[in-house]
Amino acid sequence: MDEQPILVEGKQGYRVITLNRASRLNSFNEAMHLALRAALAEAEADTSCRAVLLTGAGRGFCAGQDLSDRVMGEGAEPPDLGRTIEALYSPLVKQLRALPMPIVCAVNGVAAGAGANIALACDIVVAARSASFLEAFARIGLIPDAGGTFHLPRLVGEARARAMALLAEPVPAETAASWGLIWKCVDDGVLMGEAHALCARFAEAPTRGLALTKQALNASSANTLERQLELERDLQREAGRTQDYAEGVRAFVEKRKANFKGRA
Ligand code: T3D
Repeated sequence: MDEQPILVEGKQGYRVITLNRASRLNSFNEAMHLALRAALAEAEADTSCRAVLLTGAGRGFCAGQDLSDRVMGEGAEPPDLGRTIEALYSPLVKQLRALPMPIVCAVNGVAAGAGANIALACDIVVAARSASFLEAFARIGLIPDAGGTFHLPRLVGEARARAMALLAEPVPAETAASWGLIWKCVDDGVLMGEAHALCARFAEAPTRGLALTKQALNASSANTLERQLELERDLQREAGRTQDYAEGVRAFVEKRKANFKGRA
């Protein structure tokens, strides 16, 4: 029987989702796509879940599309990659961005192709020092998908984005952090501890406010300042009506730690 493509573990206030096709560096086949989408939807439906930790089993994070599903015989009809992008990769990226809670990505090893771009679609990316980010697409004649052409230039600027996409050379985690591609690079041995600590912190955070913050940041790059200020007004109005805001202000005035309820 096939291994389960995704492992899900419930923790106090958050869930850990592990890509679990280690023998293929956790590359995506359709089953892994569907299982990951379902696991994210379940995390969203569970109001006690206030953060998600995404990582990979084994020595890699994710090597993008499973290329053994794409081998073509000479003269064979090529697959319609637009279909898989539309049906699988793009919805996954949108789901990660819209998840109403922080998603922390612990990049435990190489993140290549769509694997790199799925990591970059998460909210906070922490990578092991031995990990690297590889926009591998140019090596096989494809373009960076899974949001790569959107997120890369916004994260690291045109010059670095273009070199990453066109040269398809691995960028070590330490360089990725120094460029602002990711939040942090840490020693391999402390990666998972760091990622769990972040999620445990989010599990006690004002989750509704964090979800609204994500919403505002997601909209920012497509908006004019005028429109973004209007959006901030609307989202702040909503944040100001949460129990967590009232609790946050009370706790500040009473000089105690706030007891945020999150999404409930
Ligand atoms: O198709 C569509 O629907 C369109 C969407 C496309 C999205 C994409 O992601 S396209 C890009 C696909 N990914 C790649 O091109 C990366 C391919 N992998 C690599 O270049 C290398 O594996 C790495 C640079 C990531 C790591 O190299 P290394 O030397 O550390 O490991 P390795 O020996 O190459 O890989 C270990 C095993 O994983 C190996 O299997 P084996 O020999 O031990 O049986 C290798 O074949 C397998 N593996 C790695 N990546 C993939 C893979 N198997 C299938 N698909 C992969 N993407």
